[in-house]
Amino acid sequence: MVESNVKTSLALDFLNIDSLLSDEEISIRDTVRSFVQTKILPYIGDWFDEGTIPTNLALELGKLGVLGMHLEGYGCAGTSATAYGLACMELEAGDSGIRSLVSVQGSLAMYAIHKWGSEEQKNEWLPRMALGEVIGCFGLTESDSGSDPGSMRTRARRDGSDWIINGQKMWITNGSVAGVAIVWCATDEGVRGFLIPKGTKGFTTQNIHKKMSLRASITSELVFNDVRLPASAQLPLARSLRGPLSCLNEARYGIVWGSVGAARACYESALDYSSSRIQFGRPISSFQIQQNKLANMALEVNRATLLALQLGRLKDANLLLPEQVSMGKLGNVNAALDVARTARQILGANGITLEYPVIRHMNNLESVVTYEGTADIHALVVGAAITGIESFR
Ligand code: TGC
Ligand code: FAD
Repeated sequence: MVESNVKTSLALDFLNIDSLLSDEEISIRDTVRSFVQTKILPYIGDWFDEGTIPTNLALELGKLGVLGMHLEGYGCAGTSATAYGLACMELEAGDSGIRSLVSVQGSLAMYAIHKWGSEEQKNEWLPRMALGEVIGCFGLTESDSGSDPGSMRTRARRDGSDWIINGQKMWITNGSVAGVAIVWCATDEGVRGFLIPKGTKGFTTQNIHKKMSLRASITSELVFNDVRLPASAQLPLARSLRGPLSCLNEARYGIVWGSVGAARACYESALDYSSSRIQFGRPISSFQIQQNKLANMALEVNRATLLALQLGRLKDANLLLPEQVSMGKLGNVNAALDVARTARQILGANGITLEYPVIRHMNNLESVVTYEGTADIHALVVGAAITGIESFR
């Protein structure tokens, strides 16, 4: 028989994964966790219900220091990748929409400028983006070009030293609230990236409504109608599809961790509920079928955390391969979805309401499994890596 205090610590960290983290990593994680407990969890059910997210949240996240936190210089904190991952885990334990806001800002928009931008572009945008004063978005997907971004139709053509952009981007997180859009376009010279400030003539946005997932997140269409940009708006170092795909590695890495947070929140909710819900005169957690479910959920959460941590250590050693990120996103998001669906059932009828976090996470994860490369695409990336045969086309 396990002592109750031991039981509690096993329930929350069965494999003692905390012992693998440094004091600084634990401190960053705990700071983000307490932010989520006070600033997100009391309100997130209502935000999800209303399909909104407060406009000042980016400033609060900037104050917390998580926007572009793993980038060096330009007002960014320059933490380890593992610390950034732990922050993503805590944010997504709150809601995938909050982690999305942070991922798109730091891993997609800021990273694109940091990696592929000029010194002027970095100085102009990154410090304000780290503070949350300017929100960024990342436009790669189009209505007819999702998993296959190489088929994009949004085009930029040269006109003297200017560029003229025509086309449309779809499903763009933060689109209508972004002060700057990073937009990827086909050109006669290959794929190129552009920084398009909000309000540029010919650039409009429209929000996508009636979503049943990622409701506490803004998702928009971006439309470009003869948008004229100076040469200085182009990201000078991005010369092909490798430009946007390199940014995706960063955001996918954050999702590997974030999905563990969503899974953990569902598991803990189910554990808590099943310990106090009495049926047939006993807590439902005392029934073998429910214990089997809880044991498997704990296993998946612990296994997914170890996977994320190993990718974090590889990334901090500059050894992380895109294929390993694909394995992480594939495995951890699928595991999180399984945990969320099981938790939903353990909560019975209560599992379908926003009074508990479970169905919100479950619905959110339906977006997480699709964006940043669908599970199928990541399975194909892993498949190609282990067989040496590409099968995308
Ligand atoms: P392929 O010919 O293989 O590659 C073209 C160029 O890109 C390079 N490359 C990569 N570079 C860095 N990281 C990666 N992961 C890379 N994958 C490929 C490659 O070396 C080549 O470079 P170069 O120098 O020779 O030009 O490209 P492909 O057309 O065959 O496509 C491969 C595939 C299917 C894996 C890729 O297209 C893909 O990943 N598709 C999925 C698209 C996707 O994930 N979209 C996400 C949009 S952003 C988003 O969803 C944000 S959600 C945000 C939120 O709210 O959290
Ligand atoms: P499709 O590519 O049409 O895929 C449909 C189905 O076909 C999937 O099951 C897929 O796995 C399968 N499939 C496709 N190709 C193959 C193949 N070769 N082999 C086997 N199966 C295949 N995009 C951005 O650029 N920026 C953003 O900020 C952004 N935010 C998003 C936010 C949300 C809430 C959502 C839902 C999406 C967002 N996206 C964003 C778009 C997202 O990246 C795409 O939805 C995703 O890449 C998949 O594209 P698709 O939806 O067009 O599906």
